[in-house]
Amino acid sequence: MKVGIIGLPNVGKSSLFNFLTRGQVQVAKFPFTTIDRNVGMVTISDKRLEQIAEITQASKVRFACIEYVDIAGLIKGASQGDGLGNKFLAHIRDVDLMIHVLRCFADPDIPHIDSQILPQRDYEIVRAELYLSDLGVVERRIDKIKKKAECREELKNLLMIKDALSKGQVPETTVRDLPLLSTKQELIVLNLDEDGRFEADIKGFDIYRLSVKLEEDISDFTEEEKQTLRKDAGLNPTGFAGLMRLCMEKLSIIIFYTIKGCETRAWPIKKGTRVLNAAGKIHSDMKEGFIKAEVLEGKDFIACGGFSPAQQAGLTKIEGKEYIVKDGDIILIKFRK
Ligand SMILES: Nc1nc2c(ncn2[C@@H]2O[C@H](COP(=O)(O)OP(=O)(O)O)[C@@H](O)[C@H]2O)c(=O)[nH]1
Ligand SMILES: [Mg+2]
Repeated sequence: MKVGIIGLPNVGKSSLFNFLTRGQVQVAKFPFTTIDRNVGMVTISDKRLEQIAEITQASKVRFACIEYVDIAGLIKGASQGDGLGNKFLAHIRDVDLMIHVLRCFADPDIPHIDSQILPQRDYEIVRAELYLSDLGVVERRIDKIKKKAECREELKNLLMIKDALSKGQVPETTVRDLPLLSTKQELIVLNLDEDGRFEADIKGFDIYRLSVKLEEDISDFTEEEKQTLRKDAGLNPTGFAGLMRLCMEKLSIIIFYTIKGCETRAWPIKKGTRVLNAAGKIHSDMKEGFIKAEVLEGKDFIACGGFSPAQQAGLTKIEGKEYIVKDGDIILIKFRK
């Protein structure tokens, strides 16, 4: 699953990405430093996995990851090819969730589209590019199908979508295989000054208040001190960790576990996934040859001190391919090779 970080230049996208991935992405004050996208895998911290791995004495412990992509080049006119133009739009196309970073810090040394800090305006500039890009997609589809009698229903929906987009609204209808950007889930991050006091004129969204600058300044502090400082500054108290949790919630991600030989591993999947498809994530052979799954709740594994004792206590269950995986399940797939 992929999360894309978007926003105007110099709002703190790469700084945020660096913190999340602790990678070495170039951060600088010129627009388009990030020529292409930066991609980083971020591990999901997981106490339960640590406890399970302690019992299995795994020599290889693999945490679940979410991919974060730092997408640069979004400026006014991008949908018409300005800046990095359609390239960045293509990058947004394959993310499952957008983090839209809005600049709320005033620093005169860091250029901005103008001297005023107006997050709502910035938000709308970026959204407008998404709508315009989507309009292009919809219009091309309309041109392609408008003469086909069998596509009348689709055409009706496309016209409704077009109407919404041209008013700058998220369309309520969908059409199969239409790759729209504006309908993607979005989470707004306000990148605030260290004192966090700026009152953004943004309302009615999932908003996360963060100060990348403050995080840089306090990175050596204890977690407790960090939380106090963030709270005092009117920011979300849990910083980047809280943001990552929110991303997981928005993506409806749950975690299941596998134990095989020396490896204990956590796997991220969407809530509501059948065990057959979860097996397919591990290996396509497991899906194709699926026979059954033996399932144990992680907390029972931990309480009993392992799979066999839990089995003996009658806590494991045999499930068929329709079983819906639950967060924390430890799963053993039986399959035909
Ligand atoms: N004062 C201040 N500067 C910041 C903050 N976040 C990022 N910057 C600086 O703004 C500049 C642009 O940041 P960058 O992350 O490259 O922005 P991007 O273009 O959105 O990727 C860098 O010099 C950062 O150090 C912040 O919260 N406060
Ligand atoms: Mg950047």
